[in-house]
Amino acid sequence: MLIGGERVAAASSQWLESLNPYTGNPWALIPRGAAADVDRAVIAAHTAFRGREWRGLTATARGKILHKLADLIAARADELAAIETTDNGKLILEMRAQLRYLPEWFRYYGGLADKVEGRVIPIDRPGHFNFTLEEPLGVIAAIVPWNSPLMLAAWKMAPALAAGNTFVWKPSEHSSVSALAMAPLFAEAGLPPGVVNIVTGLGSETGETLVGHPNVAKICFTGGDATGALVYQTAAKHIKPVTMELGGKSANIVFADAKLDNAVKGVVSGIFAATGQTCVAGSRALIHRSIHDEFVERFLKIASVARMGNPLEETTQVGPITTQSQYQKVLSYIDIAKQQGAKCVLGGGPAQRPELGGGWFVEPTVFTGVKPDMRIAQEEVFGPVLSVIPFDSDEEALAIANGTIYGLAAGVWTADIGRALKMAHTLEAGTVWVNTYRVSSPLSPFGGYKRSGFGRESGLLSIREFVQEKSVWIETSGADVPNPFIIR
Ligand code: TXE
Repeated sequence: MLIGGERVAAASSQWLESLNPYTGNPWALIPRGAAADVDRAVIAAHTAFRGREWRGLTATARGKILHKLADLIAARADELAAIETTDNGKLILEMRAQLRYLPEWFRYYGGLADKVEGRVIPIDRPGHFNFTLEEPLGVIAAIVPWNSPLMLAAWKMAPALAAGNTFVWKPSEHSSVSALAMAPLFAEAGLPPGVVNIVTGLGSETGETLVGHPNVAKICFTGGDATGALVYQTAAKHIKPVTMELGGKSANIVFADAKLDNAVKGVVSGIFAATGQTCVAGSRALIHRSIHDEFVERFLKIASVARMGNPLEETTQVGPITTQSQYQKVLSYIDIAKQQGAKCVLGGGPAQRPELGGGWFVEPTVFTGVKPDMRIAQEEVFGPVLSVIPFDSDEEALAIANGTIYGLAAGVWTADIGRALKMAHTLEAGTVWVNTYRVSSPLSPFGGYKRSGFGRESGLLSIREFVQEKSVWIETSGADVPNPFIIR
């Protein structure tokens, strides 16, 4: 792990096996951190936060360090991508693209570091000068899932450090290796010891201590909503602010006037890219009834020949499920959909072929005849399972799209700009993509409506999630203090 600038094992000297989802076999050992390690990491981060080495840097100097870090990550992007693919089974092409773009978050927030300005208030109390300071919060704890390990950490770390905070990063126990491989880069970039700390281990053994630690100022969580609720409860007990990104049940809505081939590809990428293991997976395809059959036909033409295989091979299009428990969860949702009367028109079970190693593969699966209230259309599966739902009018499409507890993202496929704008205004989702899907940038805010979470990552304003405003009053007239028993 990385604690106070040192590479350390867990205090207990215990290790966890990290499994390769393609083979199902262990390929790495990670320290099994626990409460004592979390405590050391938070204290190291807190000491660094108060220390001159970090606090004494100008914001401009912090920004330059983040630029250096970006360059170091860029130089190792392909190596880190190969580690992530081996660890979480997502396609090498996907992880390479992600890792090559990831430095942009550090460059964007590196540039923003010295533009977080306070204000001079035109105060209405004569003889006083009032201004604000934007100050860092302290130690930021980041709890990150397994699906995009470094990217989801970078979304939190880059603005947190730019604003002058320090950082304790708890990667998922299923995908910690890339975080540990990145550990040497922080010192190389010029970050003082303790500014970034990494603790690995089981969520259940590290989470409570991290979230409830008195020296943690804020928690940034990405993960499932059940774990999110636990984190939120613990944070509430200790009166700590949190941001939460909790996944979704995003709808890809295809209207009759859409460029159909693009829409088909968009829906394929929404659900089968990353084997459906993305928070923005477009797991519901809402298709206008007049083009429903043609859409399904064209969709199956692509999806039925998607190449499954070793995610490290560039020709592979669908990889394994990252964890065995997630594999079981996906299969159980397929069973539930069948029991509730959805029609399985593609896949519908485990994929077992010699070229698929010993890993956790599920056939790309498509259900038609899905009713909006079926569990497969309401609950997050987080796997390669698409529900196709027909609609007859814009209003019906909107009602179905908005008819879940989630609100992370939505896709709209139409040639009508008026319809696109109306949808963009009325969809209850933190991101709406029109005639595109799964595009992100450090410049654009990302986050959830409803149960998909709160707080935003990326974009200009998200740095505000990592500062607190201090109001400073100065008496300027030199007048005697009037009656001290009356509020001024
Ligand atoms: O995630 P968890 P899991 C959804 C998806 C998936 C489900 C469960 O539907 O099937 O969540 O996945 C840490 N205190 N998403 O169980 O548990 C854990 O170690 C503090 C959506 O793998 O949410 C890991 O670092 N932390 C999602 C992180 O929480 C705890 C991405 C996420 O794990 C903890 C992943 C505790 N008590 C899954 N228990 C998205 N939004 O993209 C666990 N953790």
